[in-house]
Amino acid sequence: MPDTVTVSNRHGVAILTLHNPPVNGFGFALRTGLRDAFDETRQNNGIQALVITGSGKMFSAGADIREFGCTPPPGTPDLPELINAIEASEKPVIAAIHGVALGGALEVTLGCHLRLAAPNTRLGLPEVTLGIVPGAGGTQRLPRLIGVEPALTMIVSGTLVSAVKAKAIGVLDEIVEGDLIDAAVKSARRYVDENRPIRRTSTLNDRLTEARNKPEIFEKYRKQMARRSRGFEAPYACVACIEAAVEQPFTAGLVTERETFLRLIASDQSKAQRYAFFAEREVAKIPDVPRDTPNLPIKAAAVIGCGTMGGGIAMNFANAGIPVRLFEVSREALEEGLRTIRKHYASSVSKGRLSQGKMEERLKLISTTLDYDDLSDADVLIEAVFEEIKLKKEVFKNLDTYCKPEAILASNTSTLDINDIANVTNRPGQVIGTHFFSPAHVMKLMENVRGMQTSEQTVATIMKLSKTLGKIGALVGVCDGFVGNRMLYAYRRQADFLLEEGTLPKQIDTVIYNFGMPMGPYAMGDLAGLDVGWRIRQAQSVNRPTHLRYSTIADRVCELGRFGQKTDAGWYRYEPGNRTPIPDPVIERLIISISEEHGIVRREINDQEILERCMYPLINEGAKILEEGVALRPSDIDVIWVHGYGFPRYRGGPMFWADLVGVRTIYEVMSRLADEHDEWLEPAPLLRRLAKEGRGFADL
Ligand code: HSC
Ligand code: NAD
Repeated sequence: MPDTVTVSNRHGVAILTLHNPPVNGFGFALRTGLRDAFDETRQNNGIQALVITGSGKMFSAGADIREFGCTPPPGTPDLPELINAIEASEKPVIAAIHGVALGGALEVTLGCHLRLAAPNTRLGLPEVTLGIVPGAGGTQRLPRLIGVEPALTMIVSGTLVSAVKAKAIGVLDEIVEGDLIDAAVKSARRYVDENRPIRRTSTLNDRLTEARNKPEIFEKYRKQMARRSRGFEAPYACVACIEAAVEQPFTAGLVTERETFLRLIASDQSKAQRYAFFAEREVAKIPDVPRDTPNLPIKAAAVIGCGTMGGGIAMNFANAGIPVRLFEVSREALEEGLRTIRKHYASSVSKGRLSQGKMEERLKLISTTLDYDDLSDADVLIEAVFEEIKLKKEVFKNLDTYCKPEAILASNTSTLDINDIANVTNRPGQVIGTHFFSPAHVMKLMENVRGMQTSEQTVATIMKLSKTLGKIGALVGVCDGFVGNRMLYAYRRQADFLLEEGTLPKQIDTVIYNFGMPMGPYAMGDLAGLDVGWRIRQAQSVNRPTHLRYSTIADRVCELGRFGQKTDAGWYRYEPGNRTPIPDPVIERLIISISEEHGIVRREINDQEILERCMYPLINEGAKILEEGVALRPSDIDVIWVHGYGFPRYRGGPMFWADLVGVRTIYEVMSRLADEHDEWLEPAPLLRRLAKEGRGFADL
């Protein structure tokens, strides 16, 4: 067993230091190490008190998530029993926390009798984000320590709180500015020398009594969280466990918590959310671009074109403290862009998410220009002009001329070939796609598109930049629509055919919404605007293969001048000033007449068929993308869908969900669809192979 806990003695106080890099995860080895060190020091008469602390960057990130779902399950001691033993100790136990104490680690500190932390510390119970409840007493001890309402907020949201906030709400007893261990030892000595009574969290009852007199707390909270938690099981289970803390004695509450934890850990939702956690870390690893690949430091940036996307992209730089210059074709366009940026910031201020001071600081980092000469100090330039290849090439030629030689030139194109763009420059190795998602200051995803000549340093720099901007960067290859939009097209195409065959937009949108997506395809289309896609389809119409099925429904809606919410009418109609989609008989008549024109006899289509027809072709496209090497891993595709399109995290992503459904089932449905419809739906060879071998995407 490696030495996971070291013990030293200072003035009769034992310092137990956790060592389990990289995050001091409480796996079997660390739990055993802590139990042994704890037993040894408790029995040592020369020791009067204990301090538990972490080595390296943090106290600990909690339980080792990799152990969850292992067979056989990891052995004892488990964390709850270890924490119960710590809390029961007759010798005072002090937690000295730095970096982070998360999940099981925070629960360890709740079992300690005093909690001290360094100023930069963050604390939290993020279990809910993994589809589980805190399982080592957190749902029972935290409400006893800080009260039911603050505990609900911390546990159900899973967000981390700063040391200052933690001290204010009573999680921490003290923030230590100087040497943390010194302070913890002094506190321990005071505890002993002054013969203070030991304060055990499980015995605190005042806060629970307060809550017993306000039984409406829980119902109110459930209503408040309904929108945010739609479809998720764990947030509601967290509330139920905290309710148990109020209603049951401590030990019975622990049993309820344990049963809930064990039920959820075995659920598909938790498996999906744990998978998503690791997928988000995996996506940053590029096999041929090692972690130590030199990066270009990004000290200044520029954004070319300050429309819908450019403004949001610029905000990301300012939010990260990087000065950014906006380049436009006219003073008016710059002013319009800046007005929108100010409006977004002001909205955050009014919601209390940003202070006025921070807003001003960020605005100061954004400067403007109409002159290419002013772009020479930027380390990275992101082009977000109209989606026209001729224009983009012209812009890149200019950037190549005016920007410093080492600068990286990136394009936010959503459909154009990065290689074509790179080839007009003398630095194709420094050209890359950075495909932000709309609204760019909100959506977490960046599809970073690697061209044929993009260098390793450019890839490494942009992947790091994604992290600096608080985004998740997924590296993809060049193809039409890249990963996300290419798969989206497969799903949208089927949805329109379903309309021709017998459904209406509302039914499809409801099925997709109930599956867990934020919106169905038609409500989404109306929100995004229908005219852009229409123009692209018109431009592509000359090359459209005539032997493949094509639905004209979307074009016909646009021909009526219905471009979505912006014209108060699209697939739905809208009352002025209201974004609620209202089914419109005009559209219903249009759809029925198109079915008649094609000689299609409309039929009842059930919800299951809608789900399969929309989602399976999307997964099939994902399989083609994997085979072509456009995405590195199935889990990268899932990250793209969770963070770019709001695919429900509790389903892991389309490729993870495909494994749950069964690749064979999807293969069989796709084979049938290809027979019934057209070759476009032919199962991808990879899907066929996996189905025949009885394997899933996770086995790749
Ligand atoms: C929990 O604690 C449940 C409890 O209630 C106990 C229940 C017991 C019940 C028993 C009943 C029978 N485990 O993120 P990074 C890896 S649930 C394993 O890149 P950063 C990570 O995969 C846990 N591995 O670093 C990566 O590995 P790679 C609740 C973990 O500096 C490496 O560490 N805790 C891990 O950007 C570096 O991670 C959480 O949910 C873990 N717990 O961020 C915290 N944590 O190099 C999850 C990390 O191979 N962790 N790894 O790719 C985090 O939020 C972040 O990792 C940190 C560090 C903020 C800690
Ligand atoms: P937009 O029409 O809102 O903005 C384009 C801006 O570029 C305008 O302000 C225009 O004045 C400016 N511009 C035009 N020519 C210029 C030039 N030569 N130099 C400097 N500025 C110039 O367009 P948008 O929706 O922001 O899209 C921009 C890019 O982002 C496109 O490539 C688009 O495909 C891509 N994209 C858009 C979305 C989206 O949802 N809108 C999502 C992802 C990617």
